[in-house]
Amino acid sequence: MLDIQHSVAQSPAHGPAVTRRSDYRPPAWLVPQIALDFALAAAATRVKAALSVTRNGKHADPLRLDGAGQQLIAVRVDGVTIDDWRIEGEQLVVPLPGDAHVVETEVEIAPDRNTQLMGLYASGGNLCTQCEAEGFRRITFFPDRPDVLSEYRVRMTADAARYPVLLANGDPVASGTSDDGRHWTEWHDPFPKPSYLFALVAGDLAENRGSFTTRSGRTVRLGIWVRAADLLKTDHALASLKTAMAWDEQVYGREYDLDVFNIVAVDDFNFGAMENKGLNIFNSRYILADPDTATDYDYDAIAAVVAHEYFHNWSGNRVTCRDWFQLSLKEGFTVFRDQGFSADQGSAAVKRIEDVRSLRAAQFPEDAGPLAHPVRPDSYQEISNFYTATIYNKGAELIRMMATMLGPVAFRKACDLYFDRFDGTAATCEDYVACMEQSSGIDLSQFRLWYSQAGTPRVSASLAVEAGRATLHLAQRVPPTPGQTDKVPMPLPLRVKLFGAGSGAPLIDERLVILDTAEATMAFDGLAERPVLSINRGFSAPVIVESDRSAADLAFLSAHDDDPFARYEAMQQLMLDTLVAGASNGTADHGRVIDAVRHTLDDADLDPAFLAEVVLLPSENFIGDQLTVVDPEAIHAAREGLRREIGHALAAQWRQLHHVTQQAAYAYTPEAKGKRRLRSVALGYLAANGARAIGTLAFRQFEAADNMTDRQGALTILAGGDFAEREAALDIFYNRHSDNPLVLDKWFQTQALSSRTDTPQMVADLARHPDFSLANPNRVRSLIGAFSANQRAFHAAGGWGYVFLADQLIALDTLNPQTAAKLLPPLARWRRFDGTRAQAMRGALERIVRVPGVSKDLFEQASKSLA
Ligand code: B3K
Ligand code: ZN
Repeated sequence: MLDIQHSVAQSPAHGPAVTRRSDYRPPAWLVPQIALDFALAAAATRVKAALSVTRNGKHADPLRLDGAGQQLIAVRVDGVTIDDWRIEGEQLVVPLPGDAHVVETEVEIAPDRNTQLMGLYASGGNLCTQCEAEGFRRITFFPDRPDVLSEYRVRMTADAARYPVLLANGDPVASGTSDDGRHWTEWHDPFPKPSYLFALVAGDLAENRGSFTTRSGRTVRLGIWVRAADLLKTDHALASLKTAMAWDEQVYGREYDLDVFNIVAVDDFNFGAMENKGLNIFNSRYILADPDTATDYDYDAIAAVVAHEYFHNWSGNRVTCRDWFQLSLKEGFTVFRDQGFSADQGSAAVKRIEDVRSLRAAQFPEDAGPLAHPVRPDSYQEISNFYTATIYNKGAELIRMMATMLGPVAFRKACDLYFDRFDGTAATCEDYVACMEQSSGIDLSQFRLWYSQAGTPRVSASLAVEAGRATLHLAQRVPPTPGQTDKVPMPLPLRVKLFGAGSGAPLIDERLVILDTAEATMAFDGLAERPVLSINRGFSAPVIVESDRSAADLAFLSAHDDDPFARYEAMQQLMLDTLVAGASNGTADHGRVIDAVRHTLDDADLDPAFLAEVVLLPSENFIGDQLTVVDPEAIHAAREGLRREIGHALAAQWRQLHHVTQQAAYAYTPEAKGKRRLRSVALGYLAANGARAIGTLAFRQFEAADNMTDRQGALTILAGGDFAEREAALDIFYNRHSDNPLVLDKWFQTQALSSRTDTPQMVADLARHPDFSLANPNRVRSLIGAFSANQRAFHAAGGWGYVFLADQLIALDTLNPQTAAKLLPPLARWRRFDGTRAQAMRGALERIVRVPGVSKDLFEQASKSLA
């Protein structure tokens, strides 16, 4: 018996191995079929695997199977035990004489000691798996790469009382019981799939069962599996799944292909959810919801994630990725698909605003810092570190740009071609672009640069006006990023329109300008009045626009533009310019912003959800991203100063809005959600105005709320200020929800996000709270992740935040390297801060890099951040 529990490829001290895209070679051996037999138990699970392998092409290479964290018990070839196998690093090497063999292995693994939550692990007394990207090798020996597709047969045996439910991919084919209190089930998945899509679950679970009839008449059995006590919180997820299945048929012509579709919710999960074929496994926060415990934001996120994972059945599972450098092939496309789905469920304008806000919050800083990488990276040390906002969100923007350039009909036709041509195979980003190109006839050769060049392009736009003619001058610059110093211009699809400054009426029809050179000039003639430029409407290209538009013109657009996103954008720019001036100079003229907000509030035609987005100030982090040197205190003071004045000058309107948005009874409709959103925004402005009586008003909202949105909205305001009701509200919230881990996460997060000066001290106390644990990723994210996103608190003078984060990451790394590495990026911003802060942040990174035995996950993030 060979224990390779601790074998690692190379210690980080020597630099972990780098995997390069250019080194891709097709697999030497294919595995058309695999049969797995699990004898399940939390402490020791036996896994027998029988791989039918075939030699791929003419070569004399042995079979190489990836494996980690397992005890290897036996290896057989064609039924005969062999001993000429060897272990090289994390691979089992088996010499094979012929072109086709059956290779069997038997291993033992320990799910209850698996704190990484990769492979087979225990969560809440149940057993579940996570294999993407490289978790399958922690279950059995296999060529653990996405271009090896196999047909899976799975048999599971487990204690019937402890694990009454046994699920795997595909369709169930047989089951039975044995005399020793154990039972078994067999599953078969007819669709060949890569190992990262393998899944099984064994547990004591209750099912919310539904069904969906596909457009060709197939009835699919749907199941959402949770702890029995949570069953009542699964209706929204089930309804979302059915809506998503119908939407994918209508919009993309994609139909589901198995007889069952199961979703299981688990509390311990490294990210949001996983699209395993026919058996999605979810972080419970993206399944469980009722009005008392989940906010509107949670409800929307559940619908979006359920849809996203379901959509992967085609964009990811039926057509998968050739190698992990192609990750955005499935993730960028699927994010684009889920964004379209969510846009169709409510306000498309608000959805676009939310998507752009998260792109700017997560992807722009990534693209501007030491961890920047192309949408199709060239190399990695640890693939888990590349599940990034660039791969997902910028990747979605690339698909969106192609869809914009092709138009909806040609785009759909090109998607059909892609699915037809690559169904059942492992494809590349290039394959996708080639389908877009061949199907539409549009030349995308230059567009391919978007996949290879990192960095957010900057576009300068200026409009010169002279006697009825306007000349638009555009210039683009793609900034240098690590390993890419010289960039070439990319095609930027910019939706452009001009409005009359006097009449507010459009002067030209909207045009799609493709800026594909470093500079370009275009003229607009016959203009009857002075034009105001509206550019990058709908955020048609993921770029930073620098324009010479005056504050007056931005205010004008915020009131008159007929593209809702452009209205929002004009207001944001006006606010941002004011805040940057305030943070840099200590003072700024607030009049223009206040007038623009007043004007917006007076516009009776606007929907409350949109209104709530438009009047919101840019975040402190985003203001920081505009400055050469981030001064967290000056930014906080400038933003609070503007918030106070907007609160004060428009106090009557905010009070009125807070009052009229009150609703008799909870409903989850776009209209009711919009009102709740606006209500919390109004309360926020009233609180910013500084009146202590607002504490009473907020507390009343907190206590009277019949839903979590209103309750948490009020709690956030109370927790962020100096109100007499603050402690009471936090205690009531804790006591009321202490048995619900997802709501307790909100309790931790709300305090960690507070802008009070004592937040670091509170966070230190919360990290010692009995309910805090590094073993649960949701809890870690809600305290440590939230705190390090809180610019003022994390960067408070003295550098305590940096020491704290490094301490927590070093401790977490020994349990769960993947989640530790995900939380490192706030330290990577060190170059953007003053010398004292930068040095302290560097010190934290250097300490992490030097930890003996540091994981390659954390090492890669920290060492690249220092470079
Ligand atoms: N494909 C998974 C993410 C896996 C992350 C692995 N580190 C969920 C998703 O994007 O749909
Ligand atoms: Zn995905």
